[in-house]
Amino acid sequence: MGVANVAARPSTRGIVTATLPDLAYDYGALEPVISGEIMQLHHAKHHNTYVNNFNVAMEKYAEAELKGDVGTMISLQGAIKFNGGGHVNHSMFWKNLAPPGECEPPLGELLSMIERDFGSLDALKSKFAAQTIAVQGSGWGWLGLEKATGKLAVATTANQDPCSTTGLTPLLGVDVWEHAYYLQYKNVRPDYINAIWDVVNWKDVAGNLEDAK
Ligand code: MN3
Repeated sequence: MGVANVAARPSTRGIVTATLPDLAYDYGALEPVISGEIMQLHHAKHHNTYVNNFNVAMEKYAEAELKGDVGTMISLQGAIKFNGGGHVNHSMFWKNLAPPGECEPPLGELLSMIERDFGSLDALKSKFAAQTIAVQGSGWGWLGLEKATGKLAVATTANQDPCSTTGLTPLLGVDVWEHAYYLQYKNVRPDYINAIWDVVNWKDVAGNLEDAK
């Protein structure tokens, strides 16, 4: 079951609610690639705010639905997309990362598919970096599975739009909002993207591929 399916679940009242997930590692465990200060703020402040605002919006949505207030239901959809997307995206992102000493290159079927669809792991990294560095403003870079063809593809989304809006099933997401790197990398997004490969948890990416099939 993928992150998108477990990141939010119906409460006893029938309203879908989100919960901030614990990280599988300490805030400082991704250093030197991502500082503990960034991780702490990013998880405990930014992600938590998406969780809280998603839950508020869903509560309001449920109230509006009970009243048959379609106008209010529609007006809440932007907040649900933004905050729900923020929650789903970050829930996947934390699991896509692991301490540098625990990360190993992709193997097996995932590696075969990368070599088939991009030529090599380095070629995938280059394509991913080029597209993700080029995201204007805030957004995400994605490695995803195109289920119809069974092929891997790289995509980007703006703001907190989830990968599913591109038609791909997400396997790996990289946050390129400035809050993800600015305290450490300042304005140099390419340095952050090029460094992040040292903390990509390819085992988790392979697990997402298994779940997506
Ligand atoms: Mn973020």
